[in-house]
Amino acid sequence: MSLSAKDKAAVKAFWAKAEGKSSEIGAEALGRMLVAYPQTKTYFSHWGDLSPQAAQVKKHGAVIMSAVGKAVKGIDDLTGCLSSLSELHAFKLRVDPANFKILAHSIIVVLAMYFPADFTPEVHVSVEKFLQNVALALSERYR
Ligand code: HNI
Repeated sequence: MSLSAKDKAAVKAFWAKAEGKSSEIGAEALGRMLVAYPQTKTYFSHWGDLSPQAAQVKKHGAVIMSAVGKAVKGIDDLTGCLSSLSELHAFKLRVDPANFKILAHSIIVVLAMYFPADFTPEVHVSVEKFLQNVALALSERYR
């Protein structure tokens, strides 16, 4: 499941097009995750309103997507790049790592919605692999 040079190039080229919409993508993806997988709401219950329109949901979606953008830049060392975030999610937030894959799926859905022409099956494969590697890197410190 490791990323080939071709995968990395495809992810970087696609991200160059998507980056300008990073905040909207993150907001939409987090909002959808909370609706479609309501078990994920437990981690954010301190916010109260968890609807996709809620300001905190939108803002946090942007924060998450900005970290994904940094991971694109650090694609050659995802484990190193995401190690402090892994530590935070493991020991402080105590997020079940199964949820990283759920969010990855929501991000994929949103990318396909926002960029129907650019999100070709080939790009889809590489972005899918990238997000699974992000999920794996985020799970690193749980062991
Ligand atoms: Ni996550 C906080 C990045 C998946 C629950 N998360 C963050 C922060 C970043 C971040 C960045 C802010 C850190 C800080 O304040 O220093 N989260 C990411 C990334 C992914 C991810 C890159 C996956 C791609 N997080 C998830 C998932 C859940 C999750 C799947 C739960 C279902 N994250 C949280 C919670 C917080 C959080 C909870 C704290 C929110 C708050 O402000 O109270």
